[in-house]
Parts: sequence; C-alpha cells; structure tokens
Amino acid sequence: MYWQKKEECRPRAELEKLQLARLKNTLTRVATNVPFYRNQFHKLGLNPENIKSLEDIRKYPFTLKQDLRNNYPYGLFAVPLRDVVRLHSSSGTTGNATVVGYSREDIITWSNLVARILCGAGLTPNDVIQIAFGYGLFTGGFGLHYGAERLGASVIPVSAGNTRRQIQIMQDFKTTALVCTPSYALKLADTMMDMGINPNGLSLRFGLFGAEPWSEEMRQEINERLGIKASDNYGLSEVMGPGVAGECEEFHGQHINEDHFLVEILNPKTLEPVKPGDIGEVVITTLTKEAFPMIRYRTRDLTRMITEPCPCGRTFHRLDRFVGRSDDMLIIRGVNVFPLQVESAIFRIDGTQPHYQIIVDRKDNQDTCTVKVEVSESYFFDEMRKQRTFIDGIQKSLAAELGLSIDVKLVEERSLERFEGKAKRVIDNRIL
Ligand code: DLL
Repeated sequence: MYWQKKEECRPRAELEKLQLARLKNTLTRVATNVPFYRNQFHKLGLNPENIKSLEDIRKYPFTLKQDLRNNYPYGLFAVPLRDVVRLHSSSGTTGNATVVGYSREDIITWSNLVARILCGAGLTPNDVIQIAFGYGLFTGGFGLHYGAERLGASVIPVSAGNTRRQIQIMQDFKTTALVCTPSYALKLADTMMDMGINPNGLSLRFGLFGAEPWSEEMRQEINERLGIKASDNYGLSEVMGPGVAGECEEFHGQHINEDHFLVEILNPKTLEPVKPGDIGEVVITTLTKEAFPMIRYRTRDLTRMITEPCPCGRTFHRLDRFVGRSDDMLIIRGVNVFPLQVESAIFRIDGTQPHYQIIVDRKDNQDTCTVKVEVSESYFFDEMRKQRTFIDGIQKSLAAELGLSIDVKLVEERSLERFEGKAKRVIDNRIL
C-alpha cells in the first residue's frame, strides 16, 4: 500500500500552515532566481517576506501560457540547467511549444504524488498496470510510469497506439489496471469486440483515465463495457503533469494534492474568487516544485471545488468533474456550449454509440451546428417515421441540456475517427 495517511489526512489547519510556509518559500525562491517573476513582483511592490496568509496570494500576478512561450525555452527555470534532470514539452494545438523542467527532487515528488493517486483509486503493489499513454515529451506516459513503479506495482510501459497489441498484452500479461485517456479506453473496448474478446474474461479491474474532459455518462459506459471501475485523474504539464488531483474510491471528485499545490477557483472574467461551490477557472500555484515553480497559473480549466469532508478520510478538497476548458467553449447563436454537455445528452439516449463529432459552421450570418452521432446498425430503421422519432429523441435531449436546438446526423458505427490520445470532438469551420 502507498497510503500517505499522515499527509493526506492532515487536519485542515495544519495543512494550511504548511501551505503558507511553502508558499512563502516558493515566492521567495522565484523572486530570487527567476527574473520574470522578480520584475513583476518589483513593479507591483510585492515582497514575499510580507506574505501573512494564504489569501495574500491574490495580490500576486497570474502566469499565462503566453508567459511560458515568451520565456521559451528555459526563461522560467528557477535552478541552473545542471540541476535539471528531465525536460518535457507541450506542443499545444495553437502557438509555440512550451518547455518544463524537473530537478531530481521534483521527480521524486512527482512519483510520490502519482503513486498517491494510484493508491487512492484502489491500486496496490499486486496490480499489473498497463500504461497506454504516449511516452515522450507528453507528461502522461513517464508521469504515470514513475508513479506506478513507486507504488510497487508491475508496470507495462506499452505506450500509446497499436491497439490490437495492447489487447494481446492485456490478455497475456494479465493486466489489472489500464491507464490512458477515456476516449482510448473506448477504442480498446471496440477493438476487443472486433477481436471477439470478452472483457470479462480478462484480469482487468481498474481504469485510471485522464488528460481530457469526459462525462459521468462516459464513465458508466466504460465501466459497463470493460467491466472495470474507472477513476478520473487530472494534471497539466505546466504545473507538473499527472499527479495534481485524482479520485478516491468514492468516485466523487478528485482530491487535490494540496500539500503541493495551492488551488484557487476564480471567475474567469473578474478574476475574483467565485462563491464557494460555484464553477470557475482553476488557478494553480505550485508549493514544492524546484526547477519550474508556477505562480497562479491560469489553467483555463473550469470546475467547482468540493469542500465537504470525504468519507475516505482524506482532508484534501476535491475538484468536481471538469466542465471543459474556457477556450473549448463554443458560442452558438449566442449560447455557450461545452462539448461535454453534448456528450452527456447523447449518452442518455438508448441506441447511440459513445462516439460523436460536433461541426459548427456559419451560413448566411447564422451559426449552424450539427452533431454526428454513431448508432448501431439496428437503429437505422427502414421506416422513415421510426427514424425521425429516434432523431427527435436525441434532439430533444440536446435541447434540454443546451437550451439550443441543433441538428443531428446519424452515422454508421465506426465511421468517426478514433483517438489514441486526447480526443478532438469539435470542428469549428467558423474559425478556419
Ligand atoms: O494531460 C497531464 C495528464 C496526463 C493528466 C495523464 C492526467 C493523465 P497536458 O497535455 O499539459 O497534460 O494537458 C493538460 O488536459 O489543462 C486539462 O484541460 C486537460 N485535462 C487533464 N486531465 C483532465 C481531466 C496532461 N481529468 C490539460 N479532466 C488540462 C478534464 C483534463 N480535463
């Protein structure tokens, strides 16, 4: 077992004291070692010595993705390169790459925090963990790998792709836990069906999925199809990679590793804290990172904080399931739409497959939106009337969820693209 009970169940008052000491230390270190932060703090007349409470963080400036780009590659490092033992990079879908670095101590912390999350999800050293995240500059593969080794499990570093081989290995090596994106878990389930393999005949029991938003309905679907217990975990390269937060076996929100990260939930417009329990943007300050500390990083990820005590005993607050990213939000005819809302609405209808694509366009100055939904063959009815009723059902579910009427197009099973990493569900022709 890798249950860091003392750290994970600290009384809140003690935890906050520790956070404050670590915050002060981090701010002092960046003010000393990173000219970018030093200049900003200087301009605002901020001296980390004056930090008296956790709320004082609000006086400090935010860090944006653009700041990482402007300081490419090593401008935000707080230690000399000789003390950096690992580099990762996020290519991002827009703009230049960004680079993040880890000291020897950072790698140890990272492994510990990921091990915590694996343990929290129910894994033990007896598990055989198949890591189907890409190994490379992406933090998913190596991050989960080191954590799984730290847990003491048997790790299969199969990396992403080659789906049939993944399944062969799962069978032969008696994999008990699968680690990948939720969308890839579904692709694996499809391919198992093609290969005539019944997931219930495998040793698989757990799935640890993350790196992209997914709905509760998607979790049910994966659990049923693979016969596993799927849990959610969250992280991002800029603040570490996986290991920031993860679900315990209550499967209700992800405990934040708060002894290492200070999390604020802010209104993305006013940048003031939201009311407790409201949805806002997650803003993270690292508390222990040596090589690449981050001060108030604006993640663009939207969710709410759950502060009620968790039956598991951990005192760390939880992040509720993510709504999406503010930059993934679509505005269709003036209505805000998150791709995940579409996912939830579709999954509620019997007969749809968990694969969809959202296509947005503009015709005659009017936004149009069509959702392509895969359905199994038996749902292509010969009778027009039946077909219409089925489509109407999906449209109604979407309208109820979104407050917007959008077109639905049924497509054949397996006709939409499948993903080995993060899924891409939206094609917005308005911005092409
Ligand atoms: O995706 C780190 C990671 C790897 C997390 C493996 C979990 C498992 P990036 O490539 O930098 O890092 O992408 C980070 O992915 O800001 C979120 O928008 C999204 N994301 C990550 N985990 C979740 C999640 C990794 N559980 C970006 N739910 C983040 C929703 C997630 N979105």
